Amino acid sequence: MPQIYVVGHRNPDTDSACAAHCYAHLKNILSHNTPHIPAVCGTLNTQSEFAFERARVDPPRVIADVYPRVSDVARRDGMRLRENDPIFIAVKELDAHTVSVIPVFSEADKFTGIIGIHEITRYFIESGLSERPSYPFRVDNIEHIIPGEILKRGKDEFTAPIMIGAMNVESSLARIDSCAEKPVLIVGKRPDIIAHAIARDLPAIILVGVDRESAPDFSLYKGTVYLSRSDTAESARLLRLSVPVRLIANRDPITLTHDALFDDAKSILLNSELRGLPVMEGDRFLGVVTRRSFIEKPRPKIILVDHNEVSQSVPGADVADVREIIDHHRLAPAKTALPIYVFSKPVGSTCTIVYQHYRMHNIKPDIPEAVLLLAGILSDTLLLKSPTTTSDDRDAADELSALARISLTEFGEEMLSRMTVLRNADPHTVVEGDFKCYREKQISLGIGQVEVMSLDDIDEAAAKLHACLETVRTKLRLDWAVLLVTNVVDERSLLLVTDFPSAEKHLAYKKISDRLYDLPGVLSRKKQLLPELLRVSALAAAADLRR
Ligand SMILES: [Mn+2]
Repeated sequence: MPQIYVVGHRNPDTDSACAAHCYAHLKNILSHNTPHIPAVCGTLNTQSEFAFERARVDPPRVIADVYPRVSDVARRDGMRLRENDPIFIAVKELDAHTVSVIPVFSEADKFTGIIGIHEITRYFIESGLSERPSYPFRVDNIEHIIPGEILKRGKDEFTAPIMIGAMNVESSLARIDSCAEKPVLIVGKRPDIIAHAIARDLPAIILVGVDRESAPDFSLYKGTVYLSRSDTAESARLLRLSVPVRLIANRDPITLTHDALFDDAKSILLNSELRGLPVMEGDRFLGVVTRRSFIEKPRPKIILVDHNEVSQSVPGADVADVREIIDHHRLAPAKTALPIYVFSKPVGSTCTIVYQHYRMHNIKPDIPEAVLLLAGILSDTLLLKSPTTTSDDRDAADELSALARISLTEFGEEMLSRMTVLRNADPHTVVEGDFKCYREKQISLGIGQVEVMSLDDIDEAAAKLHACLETVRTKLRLDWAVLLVTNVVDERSLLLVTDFPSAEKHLAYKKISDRLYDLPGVLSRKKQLLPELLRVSALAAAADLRR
């Protein structure tokens, strides 16, 4: 399906997440043909989460990248077979070269396997080797595949070898009797052999060259009698092709998951002997890919909001088809092959520009979008106080607060309160708001984390935070208490620690001042900080033992 992602920059802030949602919303009102999907590449900060909660709107989808997936090229419209369909249909389709692999479904519409040239070939080779192979037959399929008509209908399904009653009577009777399994008999107007078949209760008799009027009496016979209009050889050939595909379908094929990368899926298929593979979403069948599906690599379509540089964009943006740019940053976009729509204006927030697009198109934002646009503006302009604020932002904020029916100042303050400003914040809330304890060897340690708008005011706050950390350490009887102060947008953290020299001296981080460290690139307590703290705690514990 042609879809366009409207995506903000990496480490999404409130402006980029709200702009992505609201611009996609507008595009979906303006064009009904192409779904525009709002997306962010990264987890939302607490402030953005609050904005979406307040607007009662699902936050944009989190995407890791926009590299093409196998689902982008899977054929969903291809031929499908039911398990009980005759092999004949599969052979015909494969011969017509319209497909190289056909999915097979149960009567309950559950995907059960595939059938391709491999399976057909093996069917004829293997049934050629076996002495007298038995096949599962369905009367419905026989009726469908062999020209003719049913004279009498027996059991719907049966398993039997095929036998032709063409020899002299004695040999034919002997052969019928010598079969391990009762055969389906193809025979002309030969009363002795037919009488024997009835007496032996064979599952089916295919009569060739016999019409309804001249057919013998089958009143005592319980099996199926079929009047074939084909000759003996042709009836035998078609009978074998009437066997249900479930006999030969590959029930355990290699499958591709729908979100497998295009390049990975391509190499899996090209490195296999296979001509096609099914694509699954969980246990749901999505479609089929063949070698032809991979001739041209699709380019996902994206609209960039709140950024324009590829290095700040979602991974894969460099090879994607960028359709539009809506932004308020310096311009350094990648070259495009075709002309695109770019709207860039040095205002305080991308949400201001998105709102101006609603106005350009004479569309009044609904309350949820008004809330989100306002949130983006207030967040990026720090309540319209930042020096980047323009009259465009002020006008937009006024109009949006009226549309959203909320007080600009109250909402703005609530927004900002979601992002801690170290200088103003209560140190106990900062340290204990999100505090977790761990134990390694004999060392107990506690780690708090706080997400802040800026790290610039750490000097003003450090003394209070250190004092508070020490209080918490004593209260919880910990060996060591630390606080990770993180700025998501700058991708940087600072680490404040209580006095614990035997562990601290092993820390791999750069010391800024007493009990304060710089951790560029560290955002995760669990994945990045904790392993390092456990490592140095173990060293401290070992040193303690030696003493
Ligand atoms: Mn912005």
